[in-house]
Formats: sequence, structure tokens, C-alpha cells
Amino acid sequence: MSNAASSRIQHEGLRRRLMSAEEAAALIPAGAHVGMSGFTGAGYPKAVPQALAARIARAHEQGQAFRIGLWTGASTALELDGALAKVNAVELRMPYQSDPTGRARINAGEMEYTDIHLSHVAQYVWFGFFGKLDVAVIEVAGILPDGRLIPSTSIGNNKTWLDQADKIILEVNGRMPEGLAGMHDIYYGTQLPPQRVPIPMTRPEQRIGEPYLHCDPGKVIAVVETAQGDRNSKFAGPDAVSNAIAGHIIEFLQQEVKRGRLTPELLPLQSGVGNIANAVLAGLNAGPFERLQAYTEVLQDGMLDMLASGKLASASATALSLSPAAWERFEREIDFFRERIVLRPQEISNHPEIIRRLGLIAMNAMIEVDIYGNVNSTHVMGSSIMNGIGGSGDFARNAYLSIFMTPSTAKDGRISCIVPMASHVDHTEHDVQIVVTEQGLADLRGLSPKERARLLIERCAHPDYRPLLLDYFGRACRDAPGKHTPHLLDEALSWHSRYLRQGRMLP
Ligand code: 0RQ
Repeated sequence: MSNAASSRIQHEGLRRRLMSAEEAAALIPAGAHVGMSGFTGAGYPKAVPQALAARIARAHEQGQAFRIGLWTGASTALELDGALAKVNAVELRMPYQSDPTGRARINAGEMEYTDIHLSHVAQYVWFGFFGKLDVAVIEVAGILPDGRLIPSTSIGNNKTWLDQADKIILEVNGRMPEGLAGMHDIYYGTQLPPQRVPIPMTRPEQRIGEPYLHCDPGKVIAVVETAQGDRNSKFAGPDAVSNAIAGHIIEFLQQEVKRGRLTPELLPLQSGVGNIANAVLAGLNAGPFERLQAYTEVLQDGMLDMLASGKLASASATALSLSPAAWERFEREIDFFRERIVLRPQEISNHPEIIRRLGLIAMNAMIEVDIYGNVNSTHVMGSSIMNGIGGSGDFARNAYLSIFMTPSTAKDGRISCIVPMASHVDHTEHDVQIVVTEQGLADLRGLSPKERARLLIERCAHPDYRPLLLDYFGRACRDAPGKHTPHLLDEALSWHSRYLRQGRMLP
């Protein structure tokens, strides 16, 4: 037991609940619904999930059935999703994942997965839609004398898990900087319909709640100490494709300012995760806009750089997701960042009411888009899950501007990301305004389906696929029974089936 962590447990009664991860894991029964902390590799419990995985593996060896339902904020890390998926410990996973072993199990039909808009999760649990939450396993940075909790590097659904679970296991992580205290804003004013009232937030940097999580000490069955950092994955540096996409977006935003539809401060930015998003943020950091703000879900390296340079005045998110180098800087300059970063529950960071009120510029990556602007963010070739919808739907539908971006091709050009018909739809044509690839940007606002198709093919498709898309569209306009959104149903998904048969979409 490390001294650093012990001094962080200031509640006498909870100190007496200290035990090993193995002892804590033994308190989780088979079949339990377990709500764990964790959001994009930040703030997830590091020890109990691994101990639970070991226990479940032993049970399986002895021929016992033992699986759990696993609920989190979003994706976690190898020590949680990876460890549990490896031993086939998860009956049902929700609401978002990105672990390769878990993904393989889901796509093999061995694990059930419910992919949910991230803003919906907490309220669905409060509504009772998913049944009872048995155990919460939550990482925190410390426990105050009165039992309130100093949150860690993500909030996600922790407030809801702590409130809703019958029993609570706390992991107190001594590796988390003490300077995290005060960065969080936990809003306790959410009600159930018909008692709901407006959420009192009108500015992205506004604090409307409290810095600590409430926790009933009587529900805490175990406290476990850890001292391990978050996943902190490295990002690939921006390449020519992501730089080109970033360039198109910045040029577009400049045009919007010229047209008087945006001011030079723009509107609060939401940015998805990944390399393209990071390149766009790097572009904005070097770009002409000043005093920007962010109201987003995940704060990654690009936003930290923008805060440091002063381009970004403030950032609101529910989680950090930093590379090792960015984490080092965050820790070193935590007093500076605490003045500028607010971490909130995901039901608030992703709340449709607030997103609509603040008028965000939402920028999310996708897997494919069809010629009419329907976006697939989640499935490969119609039936295999990649990650999940995450927060992209919360933001896309409610933002002031909804931008979707992708390279024009995938898998070394063997796949076109602009297709006749999307093989799965997460964001319908009604929620998609701007589509960007390295080839160019299509502004679809106000256009009819056929106008959208012409522009999308012309601006965004790769030259290798452009003639084929134009050929399909031309024949669909001629031969489809309906001329509003013309499709040739026998052919619409033939590009995908050709890829599955021959390993490429080109004939
Ligand atoms: O495959 O992993 O085998 O190399 O998909 O693609 O280009 O590396 O892009 O990492 O940004 O992920 C949409 C999945 C993009 C992500 C998605 C293959 C490609 C590669 C990854 P490999 P890239 P990214 C807020 C917002 C949904 C959630 C969301 C995502 C892999 O952004 O999960 O937006 N979004 N949340 O080769 C087949 C295609 C493909 C394709 C790419 N058309 N067909 N494979 N790939 N296009 C954050 C949260 O909500 C937490």
C-alpha cells in the first residue's frame, strides 16, 4: 500500500474498507450489472477489472458460468475492456468500446453490444430501461473527510453509477495529480420528466455544479489503492491527407466569417478523437481565429496545445485523452490548465439542450458517406462494428454546423469512403451539413438529394471512384422508380459485396 494513496483517503470509515483488488473483485457476483468509470482511456479503474478477469478465468476453468454486464462512460483500456474481453467475461457491453479483443468478440457473436448515444446513457439508467445497476467500480483521485470524492481524469457516467448502484467499489489512484481537484463541475440538478427544468448553462466555460462527486459511504463495500497512469496513447503526426482535410475546414470557416454567418471567434468547437481531429486542431492553432472556445467530449493533444498558445480561451469536456508527452505537460502546468478546463458528466458535455443553445461547430470522423449524405460512423461493410456512435450523434444533430470528415479512400485505395448507399446509417442526410475529404469540401446545406449527390461526388470522391459514382448516379436518375432519391436497389450495395468477395470495391 503506497503512502501517497493512503493520505488521499481522508474518510475514517472508508479507510477501514481498504483491501486488495482481489478481495474487492471477489465481492462482484456472477451476472451483475457493473458500472465502471472510464472514458476514452482516462479515469478507468486499473486493478479491480484485472483481478475480476483473473477470477472469472478461474471460474471458467472450473466449468462455472460467470459473466457480467459491463457499462462505462465510453472506451477504456487494455486493463479493463481488454482484460475482461480476453477471458470472455462480458455478456453485454455498453455504451461505446474500441478495444480490439472486445471488438473481435462482438463481431464473432460472442459478446452482445448496445451502442448508445453517449448523452442518453445516464438518463436511460435513471429511467430504469436497463434494469438495476448492481455494482459501481469508480476510479477517483481522493476521498474527502466527509466522503465526497475528488474525480479522476474523466467523469463520464460516474455520478449516475454512484447514485444508482447498490454497492460501490472505489479505486483511489495515487498517481493522479492532486491539482486535478477543482477542475471538475458535477451538476446535481438533473431531474426525471415531468419534473425537468432548463439546465442553467449559457456559456461553454460556465460552472453550474460542484467540484466533487457525492457518494453514500454506507454503499461502499471496498476501497482499493492504485498508483498507475492512464492509457495515454500516442497520436500519429498529421499526414498529407489529414492536413488537407484541416486546410479545407479552415478555409470554409474563413468563408463563413466573410459571409457574416460566424464571427472571428467562431462558435464553441466540438472535435471527435483521432488523427484527423488532431490535425484540424493543429490547423486551427496555426490559423487566423482568436479567443476560441471548446465545448466537447474529449480533450486531446490538439486542444491542450491551443489552450497553451492562448488560441483557445477555455475547454469543456468529460474526459482527457492525452499522449504521454501531452500528459507530462498537463501535469507540469496543471494550475494553468485548471483555470481553463472544466470536466463535466457526459450527460452535460453531450446534452442536446446545451449543444443547441451554445451553437457548436461539430467535427467528427466517419467510416463512409453515401452520395445523398447519409453517414456511417460505426460499421465496416454493413455488419462488423468498429467502435460505436459515441457522442457523434449528440453533436451532429444539435450543432450549429455539423461537419463530417474522412479520407476519400481506405485500405490503400481498395475502399471508397464515398459510396452509392451507406452500408449502415448512424447520421441521416438530415443531420449532415458539411462533408470533407482530402479532395475537397461539400457544403450540403439547403440542397435537395440530387444536388447533394452531384456536389459530394464532384468535391469529395477520389478520382479513381468519381466516374463510377457519376455513372451509378446517372443510371439511378434514369432508371429508379422514384426520382427524389434515385437508387438502383439491386446495385446500391454491390461495391461492399464486391469488396467482401474480391478485396476491393473497384470492378
Ligand atoms: O482501420 O484500424 O485497420 O487501420 O477504420 O480509421 O482513418 O484511422 O480514422 O481513427 O479517426 O476512426 C469513424 C472509426 C474513424 C472513429 C472512426 C478503417 C481504417 C482504419 C480507422 P485500421 P482511421 P479514425 C467523439 C466522437 C465514431 C465515434 C465518434 C469513430 C479504421 O472516428 O469511431 O465520432 N467514430 N465519436 O482503415 C472500411 C471504410 C473505412 C474503413 C476507415 N470506409 N471501410 N474500413 N476504415 N474507413 C468521441 C467519442 O465519442 C468517444
